[in-house]
Amino acid sequence: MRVLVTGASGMVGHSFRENIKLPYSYHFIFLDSKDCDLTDRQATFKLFEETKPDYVIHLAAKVGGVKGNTDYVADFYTQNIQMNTNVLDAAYIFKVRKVVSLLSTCVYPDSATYPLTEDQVHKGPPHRSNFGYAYAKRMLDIQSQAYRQQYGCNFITAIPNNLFGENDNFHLTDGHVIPALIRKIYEAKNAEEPIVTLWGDGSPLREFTYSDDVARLLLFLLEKYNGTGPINIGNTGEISIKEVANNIIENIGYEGNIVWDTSMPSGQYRKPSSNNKLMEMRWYPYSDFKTSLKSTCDWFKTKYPNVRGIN
Ligand code: NAP
Ligand code: GFB
Repeated sequence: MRVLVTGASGMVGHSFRENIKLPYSYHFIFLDSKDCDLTDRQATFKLFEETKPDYVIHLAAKVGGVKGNTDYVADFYTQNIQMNTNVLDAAYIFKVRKVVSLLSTCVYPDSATYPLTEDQVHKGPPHRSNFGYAYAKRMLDIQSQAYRQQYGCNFITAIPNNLFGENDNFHLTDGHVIPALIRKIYEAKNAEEPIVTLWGDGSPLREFTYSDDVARLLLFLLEKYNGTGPINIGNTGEISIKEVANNIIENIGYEGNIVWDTSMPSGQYRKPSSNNKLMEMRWYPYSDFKTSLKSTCDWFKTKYPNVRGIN
């Protein structure tokens, strides 16, 4: 079976490649934007014609943190809509047997009942800070459901929450909180800076899932989930940004203090999700957050400055 993996050079893509050393009976085709720009419809169709995949794991996306999502809101909307539309259209035309695509918990309405359950995805507007990305991801779910209904395509979508891990994007302003904090705190330590400036006030709550867990989940979903609607796949249990920062400070061994810059965006206050639907399918335990965070910090220290977002 030929499995095309888009976005294979990204964080989750790296984890996926590193987690499939077991003797799976699949032939994987790993793709990044240099192999094919998925916003280009002709190039995408040519790719599918040439590679003839049986399955597609669609990870490619324009991805970023709270500030990047706001600063480039139009790009996040258009590029993601284009990539997703092209990939699903090509998968339909070239008779792909199954497509697994990722959404994100930010697709949920800003005003929702917690914990977030799959039935609530389309029940109200998403948070303003990332509405371009969120609506584009919602349309990925809509397109998957429409193709299933009209053409019988087995296109599924899964909803991770905030992800982190090795090979993340360590850009200071465009990326997510964990890679940004690891870099800021590491650089402050090396420069013997007495303070490190982080965004917001430290009180927002997030749920984090280790990228390696998502990698294992992708194969699990490929083999076991064929449902019409999306499925939440994130690890549950909220942690404040302040607590995350303190964990990273401990891992890096920084002795200075945090200054909270409340002029910088905080995004949603919280977005806890329910993974009951996944647990009913007997998914096995997630990695421990503190252990995975430590391994991500250790990885960063050995790779610095040759990591994505710096060079
Ligand atoms: P990432 O590290 O930013 O990687 C993005 C991938 O998409 C890269 O391989 C990139 O290729 C590729 N890509 C971007 N634009 C492309 C284009 N025009 N044509 C072809 N490929 C393109 O992302 P990630 O964090 O691994 O995220 C993987 C998936 O999980 C995404 O669908 C994302 O929306 C979802 N997700 C992520 C998070 C998170 O916190 N990171 C949370 C929830 C959901 P190049 O390397 O060549 O640019
Ligand atoms: O990771 P992050 O950008 O994602 O921010 P979101 C999470 C929280 O960390 C926010 C705070 O409350 C930020 O204010 N934070 C503190 C920082 N310091 C920093 C910093 O230096 N950098 C960053 N980035 N944050 C994104 C969405 O939202 O989550 C995306 O915008 C996507 O669409 C992603 O879904 C998973 O959880 O706020």
